[in-house]
Amino acid sequence: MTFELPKPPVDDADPKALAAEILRSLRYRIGKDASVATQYDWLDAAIQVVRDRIIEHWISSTKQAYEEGAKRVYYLSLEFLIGRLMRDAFSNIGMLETMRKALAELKVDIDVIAALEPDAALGNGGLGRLAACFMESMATVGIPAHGYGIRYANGMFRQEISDGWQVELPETWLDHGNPWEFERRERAFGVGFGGSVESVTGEGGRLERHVWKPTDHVLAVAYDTPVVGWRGTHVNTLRLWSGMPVDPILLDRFNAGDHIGALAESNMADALSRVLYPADSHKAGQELRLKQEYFFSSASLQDILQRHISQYGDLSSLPDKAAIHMNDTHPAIAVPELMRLLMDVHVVDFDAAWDITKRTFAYTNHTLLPEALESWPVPLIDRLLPRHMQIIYAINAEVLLEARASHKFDDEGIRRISLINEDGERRVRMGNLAFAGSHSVNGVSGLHTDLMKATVFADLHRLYPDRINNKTNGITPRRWLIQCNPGLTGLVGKTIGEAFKDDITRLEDIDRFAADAAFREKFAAVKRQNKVRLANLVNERLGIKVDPSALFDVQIKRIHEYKRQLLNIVEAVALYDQIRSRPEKDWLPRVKFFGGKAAPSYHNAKMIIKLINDVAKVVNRDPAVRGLLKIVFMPNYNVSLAEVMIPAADLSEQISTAGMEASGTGNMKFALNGALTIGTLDGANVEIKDHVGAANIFIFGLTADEVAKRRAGGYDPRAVIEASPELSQALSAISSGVFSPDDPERYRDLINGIYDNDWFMVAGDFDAYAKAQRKVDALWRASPEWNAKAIHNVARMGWFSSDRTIREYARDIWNVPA
Ligand code: 26V
Repeated sequence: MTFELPKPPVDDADPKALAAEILRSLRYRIGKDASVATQYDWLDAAIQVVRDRIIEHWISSTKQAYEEGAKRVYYLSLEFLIGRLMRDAFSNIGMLETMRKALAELKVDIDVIAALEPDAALGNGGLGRLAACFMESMATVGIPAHGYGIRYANGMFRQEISDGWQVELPETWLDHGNPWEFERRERAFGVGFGGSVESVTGEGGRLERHVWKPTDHVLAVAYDTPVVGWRGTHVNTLRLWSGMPVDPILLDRFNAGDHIGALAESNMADALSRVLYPADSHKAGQELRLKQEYFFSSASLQDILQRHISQYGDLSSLPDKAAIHMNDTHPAIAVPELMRLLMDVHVVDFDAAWDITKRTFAYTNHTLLPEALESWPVPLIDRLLPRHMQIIYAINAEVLLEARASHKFDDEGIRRISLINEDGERRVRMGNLAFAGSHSVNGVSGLHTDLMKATVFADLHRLYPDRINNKTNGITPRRWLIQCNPGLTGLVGKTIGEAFKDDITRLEDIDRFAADAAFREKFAAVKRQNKVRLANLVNERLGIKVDPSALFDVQIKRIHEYKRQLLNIVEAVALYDQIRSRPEKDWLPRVKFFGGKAAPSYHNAKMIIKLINDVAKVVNRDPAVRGLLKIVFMPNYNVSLAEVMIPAADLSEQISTAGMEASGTGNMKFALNGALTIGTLDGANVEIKDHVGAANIFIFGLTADEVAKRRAGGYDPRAVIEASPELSQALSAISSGVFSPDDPERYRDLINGIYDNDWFMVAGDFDAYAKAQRKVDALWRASPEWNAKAIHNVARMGWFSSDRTIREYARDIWNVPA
């Protein structure tokens, strides 16, 4: 018997009918009527109404993939930095404007309730946000895909600035419930830790297989969130695992008087999905982090295998029906876990299991920083995951056999290829493990991929020369243009028609309007509106008044020495010095915005935040500056703040030490929104320059090759500093306590790092950077030219859509239609 279910009842274009539906949702799902509804209730009710439509598409997308026997993509990531979902979902399904009107009928302001939605910060930075953009693009281009991760109860910490210092506070994004997620209690998998490995012998004492007997057990429970693509037709699933104890309390222990021990499993389960590690470069190192990695990898693989077997019966076809992608090495333990499941549970022999594994997995590398390359001590893996350690040894034996047979390596080469680093404490190199277990290993920009081949993976690349490939990152234009910049979206639509919304490369049609004075005026008016919005926010939050006609210069990203917020603030100090000493010059009004979080254990990054705030305090109050330079550190930078700051930027700071930023994706968001970039030839900046044209970007500084040469020897930062009076003065002002009279020694060590070593080439690039900034000033004065260049940037950034990136993954790595 089949039932015809009632579909969501009304015409989506009719605000009155939708308003009635919102009221019904409020009444029957939340149990309130309008007279007692809070703003949170309205938010919930509105989301539920749109969610119903999404669910229709979700179920049909899932069914269709099943019926077609389509190959599915599984994106394993410890981070999904999705931010707020309401506006995105409403906009993608084409209901944003009707919902605005429907809510207005009910005297509810959609912008007010939108601001109440918590920003789901289940990620640190670029890597996590990329995963979120990819999920949206996979839905948009219609690839059946599941994202797998952890449902952290506390995502990224909330940053407060107290007396200029970063303070970390827990963020509880689930406090008001989460209307987007569906708990799937029935979708729960056991995950074990510890214990020992037993051998099962068959006839004649022959070893048949190994059985791991863990001592500790937890359950991973699925929470599903629908991911809506553009136009809402295809909907995928983000499945996040939450830890649950197998038994809420171990009663036998409790009854024996061990009241604490009785809660051990419950506490472990809770800890697994409690916090996101708030470091994106520093060693996490802790046991809990490895447990999190295994917890979500194991649950995801069990889920994938169960789905595959129920549809296809056996696992030999897994590589044809499933592409499992590892977002960095964080899920690399999935490689030995799949091997274990195949060999020990599904009784596949090693060679066949290894073949299935390599054909199923692919791996993306997101950083070359040595301190961010994961490795785990052998004794730790041996204790937590003894069977996996055995399998890693077996894989290593296989890889080293192939390496020796190739005759390409001497003993040193073999040691570098080994999955085990034998220098000092023995550690498993997770990058080598992920590389060995994958048929594809990709970098995230052209330069980064070249450097991967030349540095960290040089030997593995020699052994497997077809494996490394490039997939330059992208960003979803739905969130990062259509949704966050309605002014520019509207102007573009009126000028060239709406087709660019379905094919973002059509933005090119706006290119010729750079020569049209009337269009440039309208473009500038949109930018100004966005700047006014930011100026109001700054005034509201910080009580700082900034002038929207000043140049808005923005650097927002994680605080890290290689990203060189220090170069930016040192240049600001030099500029401050010049404004004071030559007040008669017609200085250009500029506001320097900073935003970003420091890893809690990263001392120098925290000192840089304090320095920015110390400099701001002096500069912003100095009457001699006459408001010509303002410095603003925006606390708690997150996705939602990015959505306000990026459309308001005139100048985008992308100034990492060349060779160190794998790609950058903020750089793309700014250029798409009409900011000009000041940047080094690093990461995707190189490709941005190629696309927007060298005349429309401010490139400065040492290249990656030049940085490497200097580091190799003969670079003398002291000589460079002495040769630059502006730099010398700025550094000695900071170092001698001009900005920290309460503690004159505060920045001694930070600045000495530049004199003594200057690993990040702050001194090495200072003059080139300052010179580029004066070119920025000159162009800003010639405003029609500035606007023309900004329009060229918007027009030529379509290639950086994550739809393009995803289509490349689909074609070259996953072998799925897109
Ligand atoms: C490493 C670690 C080390 C252990 C502690 C926790 C933790 C968390 C994350 C990471 C890896 C971070 C790598 C990363 O975020 N890379 C960024 O990836 C972006 C997307 O590809 C890219 O645009 C940025 O340039 C790159 O820095």
